[in-house]
Amino acid sequence: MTRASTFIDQQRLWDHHMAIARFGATGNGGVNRQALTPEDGQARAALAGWAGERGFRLIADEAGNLFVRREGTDPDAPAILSGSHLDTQPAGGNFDGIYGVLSAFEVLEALEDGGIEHRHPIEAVVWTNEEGCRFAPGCTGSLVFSGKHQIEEFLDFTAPDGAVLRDELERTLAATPGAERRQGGIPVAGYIETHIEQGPRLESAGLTVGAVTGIQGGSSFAVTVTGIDGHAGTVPLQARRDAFRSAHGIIDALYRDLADPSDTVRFTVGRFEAHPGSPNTIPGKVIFTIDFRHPDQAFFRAKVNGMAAFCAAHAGPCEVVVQERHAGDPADFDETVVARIERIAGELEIPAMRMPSGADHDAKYMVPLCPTGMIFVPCLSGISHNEDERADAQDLAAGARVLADALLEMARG
Ligand code: HGY
Ligand code: MN
Ligand code: MN
Repeated sequence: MTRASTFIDQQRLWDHHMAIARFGATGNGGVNRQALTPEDGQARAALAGWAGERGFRLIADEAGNLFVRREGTDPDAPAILSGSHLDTQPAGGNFDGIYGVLSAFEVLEALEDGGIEHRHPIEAVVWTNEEGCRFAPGCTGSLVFSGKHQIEEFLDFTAPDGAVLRDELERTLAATPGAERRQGGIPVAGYIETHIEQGPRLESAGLTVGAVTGIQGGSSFAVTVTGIDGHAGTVPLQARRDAFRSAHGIIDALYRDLADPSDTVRFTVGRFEAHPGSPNTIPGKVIFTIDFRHPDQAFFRAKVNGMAAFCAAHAGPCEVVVQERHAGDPADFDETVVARIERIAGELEIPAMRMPSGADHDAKYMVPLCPTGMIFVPCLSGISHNEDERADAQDLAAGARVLADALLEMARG
């Protein structure tokens, strides 16, 4: 039986990465292509152009998810999906998400080059707004596709720059005018997402592929602390309702409560705004974000459910409102998919190991729909969400070869 991996083209895959890297390039080796910006639209349009050259069908749904479809011999068979995201962090790298989209597209090209048929259609997917840094929460596209949310719940969300999701989505959809429209999810028979590891384990183990076993629990909150603006020179400290001092007290208490000798807990305050932001005015309002993650379901849920009460208990004289933006429980991938990835890596003599994912991915929301898994490849020193994010062309191609054979096996049913 012909293997799809035979037709994976390392140079073509790398060249596609470098072409997409141009959209939002910062000039420091990284990229700022946040969700639903004009640059996001340009990257999608480039992919749509390559799909058109191949004669693949291009489909977009109401959340702006983009699907490049290669038909199977049975058009009624449920599709096999593979993909990730093209949107990036504000100072991000050129592989986080992009690799998952381009390796899935590379598989379609390889199947075409090899003239290989399969029963199930295969679709390469661009999920909308995975990162969630411009419009929170992230994973908007996969959450809508999976039916967990309706896009209407997100349309009126605004970005820090004041842009409204509804308008930005409309403009982004207009960037790929040739796409057929499809409403809602479709029956899916399997999903595999390739991604850079975004950690150092594969590199330090000298391995090329991770057969990912699951994703830890991830949650994000917006916390608003309200006190009273005042004159820095006249208001006694005892009389102040200083929103910064209260926010500092909350965050310090959280670091102490989440102290973990095993260093398993992940707790980050990534955004912090003090208003009015004048050096000689006591801040009457502070807004900050909490990103909390953990692999243990009970511990994760207990901390998420207790977050609002905990912040209120440490807010001193100020008011506090905690908005839970998103909480995705830990998810295990399908053992049949993990084992298939491991087996194929062995057949291709690509060194691999099983491992969990610390980062969140769209794959988490595909787990309830179909047998789901992920393939990791190394990135330089595990660096990601950083303009110094790098990956090796050979590793990218190796992951794509494992993906190609795994998707073809699933598509042959
Ligand atoms: O935050 C995450 O885990 C993902 O990279 N958006
Ligand atoms: Mn990602
Ligand atoms: Mn990311």
